[in-house]
Amino acid sequence: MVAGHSFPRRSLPLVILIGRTIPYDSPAMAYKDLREFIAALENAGELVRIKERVSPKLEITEITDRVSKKFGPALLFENVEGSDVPVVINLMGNERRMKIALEIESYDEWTERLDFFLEPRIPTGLIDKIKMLPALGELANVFPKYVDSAPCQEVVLKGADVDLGKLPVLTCWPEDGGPFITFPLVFTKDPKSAKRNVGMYRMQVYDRNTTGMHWQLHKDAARQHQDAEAMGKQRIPVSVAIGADPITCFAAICPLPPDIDEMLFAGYARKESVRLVKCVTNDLEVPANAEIVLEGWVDPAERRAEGPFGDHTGFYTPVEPYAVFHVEAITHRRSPIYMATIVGKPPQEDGHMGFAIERCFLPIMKKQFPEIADMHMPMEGVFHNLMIIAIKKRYPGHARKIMHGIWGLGQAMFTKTIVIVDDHVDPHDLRTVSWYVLNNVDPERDMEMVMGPIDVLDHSSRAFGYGSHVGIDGTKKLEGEGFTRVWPDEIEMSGDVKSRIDALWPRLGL
Ligand SMILES: Cc1cc2nc3c(=O)[nH]c(=O)nc-3n(C[C@H](O)[C@H](O)[C@H](O)COP(=O)(O)O)c2cc1C
Ligand SMILES: [Mn+2]
Repeated sequence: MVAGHSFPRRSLPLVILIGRTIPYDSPAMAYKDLREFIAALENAGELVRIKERVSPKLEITEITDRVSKKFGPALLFENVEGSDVPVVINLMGNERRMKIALEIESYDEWTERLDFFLEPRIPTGLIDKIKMLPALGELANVFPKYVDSAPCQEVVLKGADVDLGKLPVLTCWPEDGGPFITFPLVFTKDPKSAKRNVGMYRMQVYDRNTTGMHWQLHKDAARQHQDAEAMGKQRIPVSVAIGADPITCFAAICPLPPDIDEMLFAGYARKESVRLVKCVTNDLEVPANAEIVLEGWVDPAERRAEGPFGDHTGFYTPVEPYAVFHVEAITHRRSPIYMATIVGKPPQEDGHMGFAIERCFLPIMKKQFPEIADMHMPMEGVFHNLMIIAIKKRYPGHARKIMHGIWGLGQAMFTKTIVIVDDHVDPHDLRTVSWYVLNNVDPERDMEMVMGPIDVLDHSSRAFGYGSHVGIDGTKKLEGEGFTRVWPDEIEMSGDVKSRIDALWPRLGL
């Protein structure tokens, strides 16, 4: 039980779904909104209120960076220069808070909960399954619920009253092109299918009612943008929610298959429907309990210089052309709270969110590739630079098969370096991984180089979004792989000696 927040779990009878039995709990008490989450963190001693007056220009970053580097508390800045709105930041900045956010006590619980939802066989099995979900009354409580009136619309500002300058938007780093909204949930609908997408794409504030919209080339909203442009659409409606319950926020960063509604995923993960309300000036729906909502549109033909921005790689992303968001209305709760994060050199808050993503995508990967025992994306690899995978190797070329599989799997396609080890090596134990791989690799033989799409934030690739990947096969080599010498055993002490010394140990004074 996480201190200060109780999660009653009344178990419902097992739900039989498409020939598979899944344990499904009735709705636990999901956090209703950001405020309940903040209260839970405060009760758990995981949040500090800062009453000193500080500037949203660089100062909040400097304080937060120092705190996140030591996995310190969430911060609620109550007295922010130039705005009446308080800033909450670093909410998921350590493993304990990430678990409080996801309402889990261990990541195994999280993996198990999502294992069913993320059943792979992408795309058909998964999508067919989602289509079947509505038939199942027991799961009805995971679908978004539409409400008529909502806290996020307690205050409605339109036309000349729209002024983003009233929000305490952070200027994060000295060379940044301006202030950036760093934790936005960007809601759009597919111009063809009208299916919802929610992604987190940062927004540079240009003036009182215009921002950048940094949906990168490979992301779902960018594909919708491309389609809308090809269809000759004049406007793409866009709404942005800032500050919501933590799983709803988390859903926006999850690399889900394009057809999956992030709000359905959130409802499943939090075991309670996300409540949505229709926007005041467009037809999109946003979380009813959000703190702040920006409503508006993107003209598919318009681009504007965005950046530079001190990015989560630890380097500045240069100025590049991106979509432009025109804000028609700002709605918010009375006394709203502005939720933010900073990115920069790791470790940062996003590294802990990345770990939660790693843990929920492990079952997807395992189902696709049952030989995968475990995997890890160390924070220093900033998501896309490094993935370490432990496999039960059975045949020649097995490690390479896994590499190519990963390079074809959703956003894992970005992975620049894949390291494969045998399954007795824990991929989270970086010391053992380095020792094992460096010993086992004959570099010329064991590197697999391929070309492919690269994360657009990679500054080293020869072209924007396109470059090379490397797979390093650190597994024990087989004869079938041309290895005809003797592969040595790893050094281990014999078991009987170990138990004798175990018994003796207390008397040795060591
Ligand atoms: C703090 C933070 C900031 C992010 N900023 C961006 C961004 O500016 N542009 C982008 O394309 N992805 C960004 N991402 C990653 C996307 O949110 C992520 O790839 C997500 O899966 C995109 O949703 P989609 O798959 O529906 O496109 C960010 C993630 C985090 C955690
Ligand atoms: Mn998506």
